[in-house]
Amino acid sequence: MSERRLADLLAMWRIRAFEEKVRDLRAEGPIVGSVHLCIGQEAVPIGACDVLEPHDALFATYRGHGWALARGVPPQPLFAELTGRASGVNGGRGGSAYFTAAEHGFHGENSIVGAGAPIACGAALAGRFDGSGRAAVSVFGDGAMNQGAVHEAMNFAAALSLPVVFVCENNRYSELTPIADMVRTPRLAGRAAAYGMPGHRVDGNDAEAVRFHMRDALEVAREGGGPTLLECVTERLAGHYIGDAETYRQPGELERIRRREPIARLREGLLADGVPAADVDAVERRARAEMDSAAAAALDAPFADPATAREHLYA
Ligand SMILES: Cc1ncc(C[n+]2csc(CCOP(=O)(O)OP(=O)(O)O)c2C)c(N)n1
Ligand SMILES: [Mg+2]
Repeated sequence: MSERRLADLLAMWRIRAFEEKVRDLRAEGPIVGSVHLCIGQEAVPIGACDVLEPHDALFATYRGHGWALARGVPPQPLFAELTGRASGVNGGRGGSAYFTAAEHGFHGENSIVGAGAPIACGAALAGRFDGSGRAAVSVFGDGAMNQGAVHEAMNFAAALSLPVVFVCENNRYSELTPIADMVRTPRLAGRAAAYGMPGHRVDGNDAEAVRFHMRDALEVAREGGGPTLLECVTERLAGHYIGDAETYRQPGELERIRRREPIARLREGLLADGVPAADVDAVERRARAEMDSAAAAALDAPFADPATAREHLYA
């Protein structure tokens, strides 16, 4: 049991160390443009991706670095992508908010809020026709729950009993707006009933809880039972984007979030179970060392050649 949880801790530390490195590289110059970190939300991708099959198709948002890592995309070509290198997963064309890595079942980020949900339905439907048995996962935020495309996708998936799991990362903010200003009831999982599908509110700061519900939802999906909505309640420790002044935070809010964020929580749980502190803390050092060397190797590689700028363009 401790082994499973230590593995979760390492996987979450890899995401956090990656994101902290990205934050440094954005401040120092090698990364440019808009960057959205998932610091604090690591337990959701780690729990969810653990039970996916390689051929399942996942669709993320601009806050997608952690999902890509959890699907097995190696950090070096990801750093290379974010720093505009030819060795990036998309040759440096996608950048932080638009990369894709289909060979890892990561079918792209999407910066149009809610736009991934109908595409996930298409992937699930295609799986029915090509007999692959693939399930599709659509990841989006609490704000996206109010987008028309997400409602249409949920209804479509339910009506056709498509194997889709809708994973809503409810981090209680849409950009700078708190959820209480957006909807009358913050319990988003309840909306699933309107489409005739199961909906569960999950502790999104607990990878094991996410894994449990995801495994169930996938089983239902693969047996022809149709889609499920998982509302994973979590919180982001960073701003909406790098540079966000976070003036909307309440006094004491970040301290409260830090007390229950997934990495600190799992660390405390492992220590309480008697796992030696040296073993627990070695995990952080290992993840940071991996990300430092992956980033250094990425920065050593050549930039994408401007002469190739028109390749992979379809108009
Ligand atoms: C269709 C559309 N409308 C508005 C925006 C601007 N926008 C970018 S992120 C965002 C907030 C989305 O919040 P949420 O879905 O909760 O995801 P989070 O950023 O919290 O992960 C908005 C409104 C957009 N990118 N696309
Ligand atoms: Mg949100």
